[in-house]
Amino acid sequence: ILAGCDVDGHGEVRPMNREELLARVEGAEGLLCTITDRIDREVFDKAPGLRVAANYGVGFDHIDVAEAGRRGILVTNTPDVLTDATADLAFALILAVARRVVEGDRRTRSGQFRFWAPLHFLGTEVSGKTLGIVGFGRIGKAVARRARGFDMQVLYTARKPLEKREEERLGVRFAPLEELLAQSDFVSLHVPLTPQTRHLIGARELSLMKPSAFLINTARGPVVDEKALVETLRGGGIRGAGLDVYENEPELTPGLADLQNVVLLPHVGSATVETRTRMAEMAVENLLEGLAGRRPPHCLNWEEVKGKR
Ligand code: 8YV
Repeated sequence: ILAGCDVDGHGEVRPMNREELLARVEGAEGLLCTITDRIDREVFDKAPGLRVAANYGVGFDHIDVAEAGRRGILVTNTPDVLTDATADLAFALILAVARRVVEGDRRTRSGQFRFWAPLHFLGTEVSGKTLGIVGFGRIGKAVARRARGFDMQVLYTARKPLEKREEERLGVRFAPLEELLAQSDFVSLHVPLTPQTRHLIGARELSLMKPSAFLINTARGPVVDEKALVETLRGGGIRGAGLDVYENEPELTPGLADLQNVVLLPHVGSATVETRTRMAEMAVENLLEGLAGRRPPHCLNWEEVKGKR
């Protein structure tokens, strides 16, 4: 599918390290990158001929889009195609932490399921509970749709509340962050990582949550102060957490992996065969359209860059 391009890569199923990336971008006109590649001034300096940086993913906090724009480099991403897969995973984590799915699996495998008993391995009911969705974009809304199927009440925060009629249609209610944290049984994060959302959930915010509540993060690790989260979980400040992303990925904050009441996944929100295939097709289409001088279908800075090309 990269017809017409000379493709260079290191040909291995692992991310390029920084040195490899900097060495290989020299002379490149297009880049196909992922979250593991920091695309910044240093990369742009090494690749003066670069015209398109096509991201395989929707989040683009690892790319200096402003600097790319100044240099006339198009930046593209892959929205929509991964919305359902990521919302599904957020729900998988909600169910997993509430019903202790992973812990139960561990116990059963290790031969600790010896008899059935009425109070054995009790979890928390999901149906009828309140879900707080922090960030109400495409993925936040998709999580809300799933929550309705579980008869949950849904609160959401967003920079701008929806119109009343739209709220009614989706069966959701706007709540400022502090109120949402205090009222929700599950809090699920769906904001992009920006300077404003870094450590949006810290010790103070965690202390506002109910001791019976769970935190779910399928967005970006640094949205949560992970050290504060470990301390809160240790002290029983909240009941548990389901995490797909980490503050210093792939490193885990010491103590996190020792907790029984957390479910930890290796950043797999969009990792289904169907979704990753669609992401690849979209990223490549964006790249080829940009290289051909046309507007890529999902471009983050077309208006700014088009005049400079
Ligand atoms: C990707 C993601 O796995 O799209 C995103 O923002 O976090 C994931 O879907 C990752 O970005 C790969 O680049």
